[in-house]
Amino acid sequence: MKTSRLIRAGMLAAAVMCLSACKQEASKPPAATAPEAVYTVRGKIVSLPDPAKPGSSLQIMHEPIDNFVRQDGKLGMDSMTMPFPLAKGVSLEGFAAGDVVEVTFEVRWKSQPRFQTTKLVKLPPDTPVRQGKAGGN
Ligand SMILES: [Cu+2]
Repeated sequence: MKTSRLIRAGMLAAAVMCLSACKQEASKPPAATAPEAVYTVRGKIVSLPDPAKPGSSLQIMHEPIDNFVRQDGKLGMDSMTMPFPLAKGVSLEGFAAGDVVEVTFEVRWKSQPRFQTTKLVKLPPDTPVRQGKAGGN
């Protein structure tokens, strides 16, 4: 009788410990790895995410990025229109298609999300946005 009560108490303690450990695990944010690179580049907003289209994202036509390190280690990203997924807390309020912006984004080839836009600054509308090949290689 005494033994079984002791075992029960032990099991209860183990269960409580597991519960609190599991809870801590669940409330921890996903492991934030440091970005492998951060770039700031000029571009023009082509379109904003459309709330009616899940999965749609901010599309920006960006200038050539000479020092961009691709996944295969080669240098350079030509100008192009591509999605710029927003990091948590980055707002698009006050931005519209056609705006010239300076966009800062992080790249993580070894983890997710690969591209994350961390900052968006509006530039004067007459700011030129270059198009063409990257000259990094
Ligand atoms: Cu690109």
